[in-house]
Amino acid sequence: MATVNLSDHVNHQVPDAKGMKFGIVYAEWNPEVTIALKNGAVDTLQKFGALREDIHVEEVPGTFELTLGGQLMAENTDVDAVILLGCVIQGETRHFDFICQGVTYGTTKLNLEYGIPFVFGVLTTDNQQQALDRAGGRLGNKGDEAAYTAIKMVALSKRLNNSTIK
Ligand code: DLZ
Repeated sequence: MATVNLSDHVNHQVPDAKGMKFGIVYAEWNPEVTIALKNGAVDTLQKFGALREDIHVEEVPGTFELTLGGQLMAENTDVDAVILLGCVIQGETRHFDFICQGVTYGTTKLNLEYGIPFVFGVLTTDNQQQALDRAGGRLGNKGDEAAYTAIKMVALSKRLNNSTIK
């Protein structure tokens, strides 16, 4: 069990991720942001013990496609959790709202319908600078936080699956 500080307020206990298998699906839109999120997630999973060969990475065109990408990952691989990474930046139209709504609803549905966690690692920002600040910039990397969440949720799932109180 290692300790990590992901915000100013909380020291999180992180279980050993060795032996856990992860899927990462990231969106190609806003690549300067999403590739940084993806790299942060891969690094953090490995930092806490996951083997590189146990991390399966795939890309999809945009954030709207993350949920189907996540579903395909869950159905066709033996990953213990899927991390979904994207970045939606507010524009002049309402596209932003529809994409955010779709991916939020879709991710919640995946979490409830499949037996594994799907981590919501989507930045929804007013401009590119806000996104860069959260993708390895001055406010950290949300890809790291998504990886941490995935490890915690897999550990919880394994713990409860092994529970003797049934
Ligand atoms: C169309 C679109 C727009 C306008 N903006 C973004 C964005 O900021 N971030 C993102 O990840 N994707 C965007 N997309 C693409 C949609 O997610 C999706 O790929 C298309 O609508 C095709 O389904």
